[in-house]
Amino acid sequence: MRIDFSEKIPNNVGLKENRRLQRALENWQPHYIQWWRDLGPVESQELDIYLRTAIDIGAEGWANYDYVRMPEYRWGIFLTPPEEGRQINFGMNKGKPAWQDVPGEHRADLRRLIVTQGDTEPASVEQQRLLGKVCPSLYDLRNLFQINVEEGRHLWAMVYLLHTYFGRDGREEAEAMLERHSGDPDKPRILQAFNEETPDWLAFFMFTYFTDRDGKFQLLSLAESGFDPLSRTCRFMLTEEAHHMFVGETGVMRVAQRTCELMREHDTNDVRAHGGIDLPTIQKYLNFHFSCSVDLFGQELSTNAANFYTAGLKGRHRETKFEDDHVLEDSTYRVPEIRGDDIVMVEAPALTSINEHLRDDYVVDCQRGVERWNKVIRKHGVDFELTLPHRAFHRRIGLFAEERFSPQGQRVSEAEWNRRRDEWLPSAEDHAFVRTVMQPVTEPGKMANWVAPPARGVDGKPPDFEYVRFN
Ligand code: BYC
Ligand code: FE
Ligand code: FE
Repeated sequence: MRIDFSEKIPNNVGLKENRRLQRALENWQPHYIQWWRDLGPVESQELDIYLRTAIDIGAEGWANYDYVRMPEYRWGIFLTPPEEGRQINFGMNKGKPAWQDVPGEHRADLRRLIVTQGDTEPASVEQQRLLGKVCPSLYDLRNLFQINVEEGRHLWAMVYLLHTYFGRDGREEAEAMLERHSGDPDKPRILQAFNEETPDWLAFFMFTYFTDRDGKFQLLSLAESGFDPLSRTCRFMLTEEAHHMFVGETGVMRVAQRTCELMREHDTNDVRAHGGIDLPTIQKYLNFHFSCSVDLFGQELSTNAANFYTAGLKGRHRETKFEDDHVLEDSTYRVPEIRGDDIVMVEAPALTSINEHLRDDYVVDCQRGVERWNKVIRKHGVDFELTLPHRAFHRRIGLFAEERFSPQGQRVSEAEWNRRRDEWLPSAEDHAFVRTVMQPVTEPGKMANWVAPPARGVDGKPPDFEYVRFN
């Protein structure tokens, strides 16, 4: 399944044979490039960057590494190969053949899911656009740009679906993807986490650990979709997502490692005096990004989610691995409820609890990296443990949005919240401090003082490889 790179838009969907679609996408392409120039990474157009480009759809060897200028990146349309005889695996249409076209009665819901997914991708590029100016190393700069071009390609993936299957309103939605902007007061991005700032590299590492991980879980759920083109598109996107979360996990780990080294070296907890980021500040960033990311799963009880599931549009992640009837009409699931000052668990219909179920699995996945970070801290003999905050903490969506909770999950008054907010979330002063350590380092092999070097480089290259060439 090779990709045709002689095309203006590289693809494995036979674009050449569909002239109308090809023309529509070739019309959208210059708007996309203009958006990239206006709102993509700043001052990056002339750089030669050692990037991977997808060249094959197979599980192995799909990536090619070479120096590329980003505006010339080969953004394309790549779907995993069709699975012969694939069926819808859940909901009321279970057992029927997967749809190769959009069923009329589910058109609006499918469009909404695809638009919501697509909207996050360029949003993240916008959020990260200033980070290149304060990169800690060429290795990190290259990883930032790799993630940016792949998020750009994920937008392409959703725009392909809109153009191919949704006619005129699909084309309008594709344009609107480039008109909403992260943090824009008039035309913001759809989901709240994508309107927050990513002001520094600690925020970037937390974002790619926690928020890209929401991407993983949402894509896994959409990969189960009975609408086959959506499923195949998401499956290929998932192969790119692993690297984004890797950058986040190793990024936070390297910051924690450097902090512990400075603590040992100078025999102090006050690493700020030595240009490091203290562990309590790392914890506050973690609290912020985790809480924004758990919001992305929606309400604890959601009739939207139940309808998407019953219709066969969006499954649970790894749907076929569950040993139940995949219809869930008679099943229940345990969800939290607020009773006075307490949070109690109650049985709710499994169908309306789909969002909460996915959030539960996400939290378990998040915990794994936190344990690896703590191992590094322990190895340095430092007595400090990073923890995920309680899911009720700092929520703006769902049950817990109505009240205030501490990171330990205790209900607190508005007054106490205001008094202690800066203990729990990055304060203006924390942000200002972190900004002071973010000085650009662009010499091959050199690393900023606040972060440890990576264990290994990219594509078998050494860490001091010239990952980005300035011209
Ligand atoms: N912010 O019934 P509910 C990624 C709205 S990340 C603002 O629970 P539902 C990436 C909701 O729209 C993955 N609004 O909603 C990562 C609804 O509005 P209406 C992105 C929110 O639909 C890093 C109302 O509240 N993909 O790929 O069950 C870098 C009631 O809520 C939010 C997807 O999200 C929020 N956080 O669940 C780059 C997959 N949450 O109906 C990329 C597609 C809820 O009252 N999206 N609302 O107008 C979905 O599956 C669903 O839309 C959601 C929401 C799971 C997000
Ligand atoms: Fe993405
Ligand atoms: Fe991603």
